[in-house]
Amino acid sequence: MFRILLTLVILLPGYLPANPLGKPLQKNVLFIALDDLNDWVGFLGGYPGKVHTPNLDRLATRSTIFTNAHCTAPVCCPSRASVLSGLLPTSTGIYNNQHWWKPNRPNLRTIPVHFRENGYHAIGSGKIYHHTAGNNPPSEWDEFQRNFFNDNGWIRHGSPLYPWTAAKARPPEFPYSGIKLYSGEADWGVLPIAEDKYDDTLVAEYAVNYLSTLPQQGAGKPFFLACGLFHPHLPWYVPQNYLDLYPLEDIFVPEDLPSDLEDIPQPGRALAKRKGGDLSRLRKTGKWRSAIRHYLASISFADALVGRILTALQNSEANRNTIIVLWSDHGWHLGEKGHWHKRTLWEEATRIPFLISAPGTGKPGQRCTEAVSLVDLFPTLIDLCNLSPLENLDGISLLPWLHDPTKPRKQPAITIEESGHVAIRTSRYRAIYYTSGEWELYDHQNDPQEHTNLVNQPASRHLLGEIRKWIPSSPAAPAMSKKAFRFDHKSFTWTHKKSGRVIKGK
Ligand SMILES: [Ca+2]
Repeated sequence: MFRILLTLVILLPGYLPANPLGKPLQKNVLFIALDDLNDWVGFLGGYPGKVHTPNLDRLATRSTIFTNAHCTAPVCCPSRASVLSGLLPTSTGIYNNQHWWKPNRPNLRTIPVHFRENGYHAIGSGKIYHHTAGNNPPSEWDEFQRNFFNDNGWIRHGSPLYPWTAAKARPPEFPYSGIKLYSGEADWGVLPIAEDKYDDTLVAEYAVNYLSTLPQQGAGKPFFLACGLFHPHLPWYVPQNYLDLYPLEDIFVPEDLPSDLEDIPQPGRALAKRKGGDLSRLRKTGKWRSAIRHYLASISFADALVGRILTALQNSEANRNTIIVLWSDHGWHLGEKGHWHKRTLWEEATRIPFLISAPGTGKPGQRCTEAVSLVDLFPTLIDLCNLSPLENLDGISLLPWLHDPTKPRKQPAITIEESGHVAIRTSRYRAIYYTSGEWELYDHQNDPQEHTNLVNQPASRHLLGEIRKWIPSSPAAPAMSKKAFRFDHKSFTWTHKKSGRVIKGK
């Protein structure tokens, strides 16, 4: 009888026995991060023309699509630290890219570590945390992809074939785009190397290899496999075939509305003007359209790499028993509001693609339009994988919305800009509170482009009274800048210069 039951259990998809006590095997997790990808994907329709993301769209058909999902910070390091810790920047003090999380908050409980402590094997490749060296402690993982270039831990730009590498971080010229912008990073073009030599391809292949060699991997434990692609972050280096998807003459350039900033308070205009010189230089040199084309091609390149990973999963024995999560750390402006970059609090910078595919949970392809946040990801994974609960996380589990995506949600999505300004996105409105005390308010039902600031309309007063309750009341003091620490690549330790305190990352 026992043998028959055991056979039945083995045959049921998604319920493979893990141990002699008959406890069902926990679900694996494939955790895919994309970088600087705004809502220009097929399943969100943010770009007015055709964007080629067949693989992301394929994943969306088997997922819950959170169409109103937002980052907690519109720049890499704090956004990623927030996702991985389940805490808002106002709880950790990690507000900007100079705030290395590990030496500042060595005891933060992170997603990969929590999975490991709950019996998982954690594997990482590419950019999961921010990619500068001080943010990627090997101690987070059971296995991770080594730098291709040296053994200094886990740094992107490892390929010596790149003009912009760990070894020579800022090239003296901009050989591909032919235009000098704010940094050597702001370059784009086709590299004279094969697609398989691009470093994001190597990152994706690491995950593909892991999935293709199951079940030998991971000592029989369920896996938490994280793969972070750098595209479409700058530099927008892409193989030619992705550029060919986007004829230059078909590229849409964002509406140029100089009056769009007139009803925005001064601190908001200052955000829009960050890297403002770049947009005017792009306009003057006639390279704006071409730059947008390379962003689109970078999205399609990332999409193709996600496709390789999904195919490897589908061909593996883990396919039916694996949760897939896909997210981007924040969005990007390509000229909207006169802005060419990230680090603002408008829809272009905060809205992100966010998919959760959990076998047996919810209807494949369903859409949730409630405002949700990337800070909800950690508690959601705890629920989906039955991990031990954690106190004091800032997000809430999305499991109820996987079961019923129409369920109204009280909590808005909160985004914190590094100087303390706050955006609050509800299912219908976006409010932005500046530390000067000034506000913006947009009604997405009538104004999805956020052109008309409603703050001075009589009806807005009551609404803002409700919304302002969500502004974090006692924000953490900013963490110490990376300059406060000496980082040693070899031992992967940080030494606090003043006190001599040593923090180990290995
Ligand atoms: Ca980013």
